[in-house]
Amino acid sequence: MRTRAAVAVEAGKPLEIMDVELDGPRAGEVLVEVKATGLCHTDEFTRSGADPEGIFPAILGHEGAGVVVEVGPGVTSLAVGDHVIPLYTPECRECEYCLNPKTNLCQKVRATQGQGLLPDGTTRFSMLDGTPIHHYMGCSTFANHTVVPEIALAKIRPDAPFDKVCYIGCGVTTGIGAVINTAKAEIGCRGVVFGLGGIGLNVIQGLRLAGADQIVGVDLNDDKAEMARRFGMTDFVNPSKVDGDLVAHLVALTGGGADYTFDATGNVGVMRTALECAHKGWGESIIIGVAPAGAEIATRPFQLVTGRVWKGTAFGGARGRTDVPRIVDWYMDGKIEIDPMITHKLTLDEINHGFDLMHEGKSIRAVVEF
Ligand code: NAD
Ligand code: AHE
Ligand code: ZN
Ligand code: ZN
Repeated sequence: MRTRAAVAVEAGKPLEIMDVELDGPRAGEVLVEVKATGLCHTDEFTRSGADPEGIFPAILGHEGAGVVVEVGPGVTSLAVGDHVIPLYTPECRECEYCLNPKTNLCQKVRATQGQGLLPDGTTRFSMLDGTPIHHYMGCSTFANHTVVPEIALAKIRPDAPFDKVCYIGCGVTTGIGAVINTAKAEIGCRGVVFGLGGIGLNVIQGLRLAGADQIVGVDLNDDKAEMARRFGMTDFVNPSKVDGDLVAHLVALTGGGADYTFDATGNVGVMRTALECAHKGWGESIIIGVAPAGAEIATRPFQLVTGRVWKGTAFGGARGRTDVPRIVDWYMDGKIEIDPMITHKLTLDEINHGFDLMHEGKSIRAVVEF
């Protein structure tokens, strides 16, 4: 079939909106009509050329929601008409990782996914001249239709609005999951969140849900503070306005250091600050941000010797087919908020403007509706 997509033709170039060819689903695959997709900073990271796994041409996008249009042979858990959210972290429920309760990192299709291919080692997308186009994070939601492995689709309730719950495909789940699944934050804890964008705001909302006593937000952009307060931030720090050492400032503000700190910037200098302002003896720092190719983290080992813990999280530690439908329920039941964070709605033709808004610090989430 033919469908319309935003194609990342070359690293660092704007996406090109074009008609593309899409082959139908093969065994274990599902054709999805994408109804809406968010723009996450990770899409921009790959578009820019900073992603060591970046492959071009590719159809980016990994924060979508849509409807099943066709199922391939052997697909049993989904049917035409089901509403779904694609999962860049699938859940096969049978690999060594899925069977280990300590991780959500299903590895069933990770090797081919990282090569921009479906599990059989081929791509379904091509340009009209036959040039193959790679998949991205197993999702490719910057296309009106996409083909996704069955194990990488969460079935969600049909009354949930696509233009809101698409955000659960990455940002909401990552931020809230980092608090609930990775940090396992307790009532009364103190947290510091670095980066008050689409992920950091959901960490803040997760800390509020967990019953944190203090939620400190840190961002270089003062304009991010208002929305963060709305989601539960109790204190705001702009590092460019702090006299002296930022770590010392944050340790003093949190009465000796935070129980949990989170990096949602992708900046390795910030990651160090986040670790070092965690409480001596027990503070845990969780890396969410994705750092560019070649970047490395550093700290004095003494920071760990004296009881701080450095952790990371992908997709908030969530097992998508199990957890995503529950998070959709939380949204529909009013337990979590999404709507105010979706600051911009765009058409596919306007998608590059969404990346401009991200760079200008003007959006939290821009959502493309098909
Ligand atoms: P975003 O652009 O919406 O937000 C980033 C925020 O960080 C902005 O508000 C910006 O002003 C702030 N910031 C930048 N540099 C800073 C600094 N030095 N100090 C303080 N604040 C600073 O991005 P996002 O969509 O929220 O994504 C955040 C990061 O999380 C990205 O690196 C993204 O790739 C990553 N991410 C990781 C996962 C995961 O599963 N681990 C999932 C989604 C996103
Ligand atoms: N390809 C990059 C790493 C990118 C990365 O860390 N991705 C996160 C999700 S970010 C969503 O916005 C993730 O899930 N990682 C686990 C995985 O298996 O990819 C690189 O540096 O090579
Ligand atoms: Zn993302
Ligand atoms: Zn698995």
